[in-house]
This record gives sequence, C-alpha cells and structure tokens, in this order.
Amino acid sequence: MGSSAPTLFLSDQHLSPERPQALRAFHAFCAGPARDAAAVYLLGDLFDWWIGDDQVREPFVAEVVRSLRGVADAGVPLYVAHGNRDFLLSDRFAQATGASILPDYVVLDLHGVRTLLCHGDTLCTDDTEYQAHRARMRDPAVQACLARLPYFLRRLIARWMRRRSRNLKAIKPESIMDVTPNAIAQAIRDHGAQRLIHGHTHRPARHVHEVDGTARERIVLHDWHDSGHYLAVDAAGAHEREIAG
Ligand SMILES: [Mn+2]
Repeated sequence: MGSSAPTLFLSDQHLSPERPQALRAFHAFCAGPARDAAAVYLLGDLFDWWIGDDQVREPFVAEVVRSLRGVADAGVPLYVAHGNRDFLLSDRFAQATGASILPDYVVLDLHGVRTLLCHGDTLCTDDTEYQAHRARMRDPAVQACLARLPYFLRRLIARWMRRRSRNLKAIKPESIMDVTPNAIAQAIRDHGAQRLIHGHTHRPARHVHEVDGTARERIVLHDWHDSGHYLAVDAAGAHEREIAG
C-alpha cells in the first residue's frame, strides 16, 4: 500500500433487505475502492437495524460480512463505529469481518490534520428525548436483558422501535434533529481537532466553525439513500466520491 492511498470514510448505509440498491453499492464499494485504501472507516448505521451479533443468520448480513472480510483479507485496516441503529454490533461481528469496533470519539492524524471522527448522534444534544433513549439503550444491564430475549422477539422490538422513531421524527421540529453548535464546539475543543467528520443527520455538507479563534472544518457524510457515497482523504485533501448500486 503506497502512502498515496486515500483513507475512506462512509456512514449511514442503513443496509437492509428493503434496500437492494444500497446493498449492491456497498458490495461494489468493498470489491473496488475499499481494497485500494489506506484504511476504511464505517462511521455508523451500516445496518438499518441490529439486534445482536446472531443477526448474521440473515442472508443479507452474511453477504455483507463476506464483503467486509474481503477488504480485511486484502490487508486494509477496517474500522466500524456504532450508529444509533446498530449500536449492538459487537465482538462476534468484529471477528467475522476482521473489523475493529471504534469508541464514540476517535482522533486521527490525517496527513497532518488532527481529525475527529464520530457517528454524529451524540452531537444532537437539543433532542433530549433521543439522548435519554440513547443512555437507556447503552446501559449494560439493559443490553444484557435484551441479549437474553429470543431472536424473533428482538426482531419485533426492533421493528416497533423503528416505527416509533419514524413517528417521533414526523412531529419533531427539523432543527432539533440536527447537531447543535455548542456540542460541535465542545467536541472540537475537547479533542483539539482541526477537522470533524461525522454522519447521522443525512445533511451532507462542509461547514466551517470558528472555535477559540481558529477555523475548523466539519464534513457531514452523505447517507446512502439514493446511491453509494464515501469521502476519500489523502495528502491533497478530502474528496466526495459516488458509487452506483
Ligand atoms: Mn444515525
């Protein structure tokens, strides 16, 4: 792998059997650009739902695991962050794919730019209802309880939660579901970051934030609703790329 190989960032594929186009684009990504990368960072919500690592029994998941394994076997370091949909991704998934699961915040030195990575949901601090739900779902006792339930029951709960989240989204003001400026400034300050890369909001854009008198860049990753998208960062800068399904 030459030092010129780009590092790739992507998020919000929301893979599920209902989204064959996103699945095709993701397999194309794994078979193509991912293999020539210096590293690949999946920044959350790779799956539209994840009810435990025994979900690999679903055929579409088995195929995704195989594709990811191909990337890892090609010698490309592979990292996966939890999203708000797939926060139960765990050790067995990591072992099967060869990926490492990331903590909520990660700092990288990318060609001299101190870069902070996260999914993005922790930055939506105005949505107090969601943050309370998130804290509940991250409680190890709650997760242990869930893990003891039979598969079909977890699947039903996940379906019910997705419907509930859709209904809540319909009645919440748009602004509440976006990241809040204070949370961005705080995260940048806490990690001494020059650049922040995140997904989650499905509002792809590049922003400049002035924090403590210095301009910092914030790149919001594209979701995979229409086609596949990733960000390629090399010594020359950060570039948006598209991959068809
Ligand atoms: Mn998300």
